[in-house]
Amino acid sequence: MSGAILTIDELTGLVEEIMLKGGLSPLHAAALTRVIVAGERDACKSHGVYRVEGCLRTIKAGKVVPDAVPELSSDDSAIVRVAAGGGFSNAAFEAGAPVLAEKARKFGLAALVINDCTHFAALWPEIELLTEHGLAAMAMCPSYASVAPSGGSAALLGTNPFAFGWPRRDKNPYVFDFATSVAARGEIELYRRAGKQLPDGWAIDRDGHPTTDPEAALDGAMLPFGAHKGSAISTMIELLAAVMIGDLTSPEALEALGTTALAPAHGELILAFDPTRFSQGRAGDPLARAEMLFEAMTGQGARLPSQRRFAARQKALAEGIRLTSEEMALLERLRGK
Ligand code: NDP
Ligand code: PYC
Repeated sequence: MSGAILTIDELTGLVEEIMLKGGLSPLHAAALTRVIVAGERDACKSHGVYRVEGCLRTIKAGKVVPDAVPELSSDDSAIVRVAAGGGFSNAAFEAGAPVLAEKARKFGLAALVINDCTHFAALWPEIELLTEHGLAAMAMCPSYASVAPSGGSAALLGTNPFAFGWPRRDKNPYVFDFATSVAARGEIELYRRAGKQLPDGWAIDRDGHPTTDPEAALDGAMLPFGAHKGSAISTMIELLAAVMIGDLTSPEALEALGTTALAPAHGELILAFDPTRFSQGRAGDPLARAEMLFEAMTGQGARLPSQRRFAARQKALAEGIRLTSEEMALLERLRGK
């Protein structure tokens, strides 16, 4: 079968059909489809259509509740909580985000705690939903033990993604979103599928020796980005988005799941800030001052994070989403099941 160009609606229809057939409730099928299609639209392949099969495997293994109903609880504090009930995180986030935004406006800053969710997704769709409300935001979660701490020799930390967004007037927001490992585990899997060697410095094998073989890396451990610095940020995520919110750390999540072939279950922490509420008029409008900083950066030839993603989005909106023949075959196979 040859590759294909699909409209966003066509890809949405196809992925959603597969998700429903795989047993997800309409709520979850729609929420998962949105992030997977957004990943392909924005050329973020490590969290695009290749993730569909992993989601189905996780459902089939009984490791996620496919029809869980997220339960929101909110008191008069700045913290809103969603109990995901063992379901995927995406619908839980969508349930909590409007209240998080409302509380951030009211208090200046607020937190959304999601507990007991299965998480496989990129974080930038969540961040963008909050920057659309004019808020700055941070999101973070553990994953499962697959990264050695700096100076260590075996998997302990997760690939622990960390994302941040800052709203901009009449422009795409400033957003970064990255694994705190050198690369997302999904990236290693894509190297394995392509039969390519990893760059140096990404991983160690099960004996703690450096490796460029993706199989040995998946069997061993990935390395944190920036040595001790990435290792410390990853540890912070274990503390804030696992220990502090009463949910599983990455080693605990791996122990509960028993494998890295399925999507892990744990919690997530999202923080939102009203950027106009902190300076009390000192030094001028924060959003305008941020623009000066961005202009100084791009003026030197640096690019802003997400610039590549937004360019890919524009192209996909105009021309459709190009999938390889292997990706089309995967989706057709999953649809036929
Ligand atoms: P990348 O290294 O691909 O990108 C990280 C960020 O850096 C992006 O915002 C990217 O913007 C930006 N960036 C890249 N190159 C430059 C540059 N030259 N100048 C300025 N900015 C740049 O991300 P990762 O592979 O680390 O992570 C990919 C995804 O995996 C993330 O979305 C993350 O949430 C997800 N993930 C999810 C996990 C989970 O447990 N749910 C675990 C780990 C990762 P741009 O996109 O425009 O290139
Ligand atoms: O790409 O590292 C990753 C990942 C782990 C869980 C979901 N994505």
